[in-house]
Amino acid sequence: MRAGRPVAFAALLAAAWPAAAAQRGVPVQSAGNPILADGRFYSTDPAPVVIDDTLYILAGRDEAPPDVNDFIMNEWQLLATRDPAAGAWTHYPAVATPEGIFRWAEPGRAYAGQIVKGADGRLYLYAPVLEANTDAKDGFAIGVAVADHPTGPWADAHPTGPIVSQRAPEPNTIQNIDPTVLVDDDGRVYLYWGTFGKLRGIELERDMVTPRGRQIAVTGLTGFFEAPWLMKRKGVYYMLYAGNNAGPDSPCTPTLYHACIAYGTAPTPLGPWTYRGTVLKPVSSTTSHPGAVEYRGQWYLAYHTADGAGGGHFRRSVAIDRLEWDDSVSPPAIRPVVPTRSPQPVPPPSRNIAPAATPAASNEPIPVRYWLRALNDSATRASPLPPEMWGSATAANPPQQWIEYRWQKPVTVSESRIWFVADDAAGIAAPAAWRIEYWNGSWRPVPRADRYGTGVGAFQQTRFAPVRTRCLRAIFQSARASGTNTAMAVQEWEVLTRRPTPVAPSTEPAPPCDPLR
Ligand code: FUB
Repeated sequence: MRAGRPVAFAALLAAAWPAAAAQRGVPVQSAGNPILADGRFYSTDPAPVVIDDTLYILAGRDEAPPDVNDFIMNEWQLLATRDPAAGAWTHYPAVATPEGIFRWAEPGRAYAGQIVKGADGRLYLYAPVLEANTDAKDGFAIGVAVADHPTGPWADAHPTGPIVSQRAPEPNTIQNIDPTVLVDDDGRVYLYWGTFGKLRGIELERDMVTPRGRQIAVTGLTGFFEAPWLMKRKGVYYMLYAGNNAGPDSPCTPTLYHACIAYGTAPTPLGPWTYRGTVLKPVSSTTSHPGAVEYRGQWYLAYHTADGAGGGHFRRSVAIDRLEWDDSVSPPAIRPVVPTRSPQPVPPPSRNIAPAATPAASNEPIPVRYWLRALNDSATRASPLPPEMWGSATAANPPQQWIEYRWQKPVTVSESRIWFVADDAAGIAAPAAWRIEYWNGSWRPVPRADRYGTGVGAFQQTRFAPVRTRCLRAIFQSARASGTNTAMAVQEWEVLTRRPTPVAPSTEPAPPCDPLR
């Protein structure tokens, strides 16, 4: 809803965009991350490359409406700069489409591609697209295009079809996307690709399209999910990737649907690969996607987030930050990247003081599909994904669950707004009944609560007589369906004071009030 206007405007602008502008490029002065931030053009899956002393970033373009949970991606675009620190970029929208390059490809699904310079000095675009007229179970395939300038025109370098699919170069059953290519110092060429935990690699001939030898299945990269990025520095091969080995103690991500950027190293371009750690913590979009490059002596990590205006998991925007090395160890390590953002306005005072609280729940550690911090992240969506809610689905749900807020200091509150989620398929329903309690030496019901609504998909408001406390709980009674207790999920829980006050998100965990907990 919030983001409806930017999309309509973007569609209008794109429709009116003169073809020549795509080649000429449009200057963009970026105030920081994300680079394109105003929501007119979302940009995703960044693949940086240096050509003629210019830093280019090839990116996909998300065009999903605000509440559509799908990758609507019809074209690739480019960003270019000679001074990333100054934020002076040129935007080349719509440089290529799958069906415009490959006669054998379907329109749409212009996923993560990469441009590399071949040993012959020409540019090669490795592009995952959907193959038309295929009987493969999964039609994603990798095509190769060639051009003399990153803005094109791009021509199919292998017009007989994709170089990788479920049929080529040898049968596989994986989804063949997210290609990454390295042309080594000796001119030999290596291609990796994969998603959903499957990573494949193969050497290519110097023609950039013909396989040389068999493909390998990579192991050793802990938590590999997708988005590999192959690169070399000081004789060591590095593989960055989106990892999602989830859990409360995971160095990568607490929730399954989020991803960190992790990396491994190898002594040769085809492995063996050794996991080395995390480069970037999970970002605001569920997917994360790395691309790293050295430009004028400084290394950079490009990635995407949901931080553009009206952004979301399917409306992502490219960001870039410095990547630093620790050369005191062998092999040299990548230091954790510190993500930056353009200066944000100070949020206005608010009656909702939930963001200042530490959330807790009866079912911690909560199932890795869900995310406790979603409770008080001030974000509500019409079609939320699991990491946008606290949830309690297990094989045997208990009859009662609770969620709790803990503040560092006592607060006076008199209103609650809670957003329940229902999902029949996942056995999630609104509670049959619920109540709010506050801590005052023991847990007590808040006085004179006017109602405890159990509707879903909208805020349920409860007003009560003011209480002063450091901890507040919402206690839910499961509904029963098919003889079992249903699970519960809450997308957002606001707790309100009478008057607006400045609210700073909690940084340090607040201790529990209940000593038994
Ligand atoms: O953009 C579509 C998919 O999302 C990419 O292929 C993945 O790497 C993820 O970023």
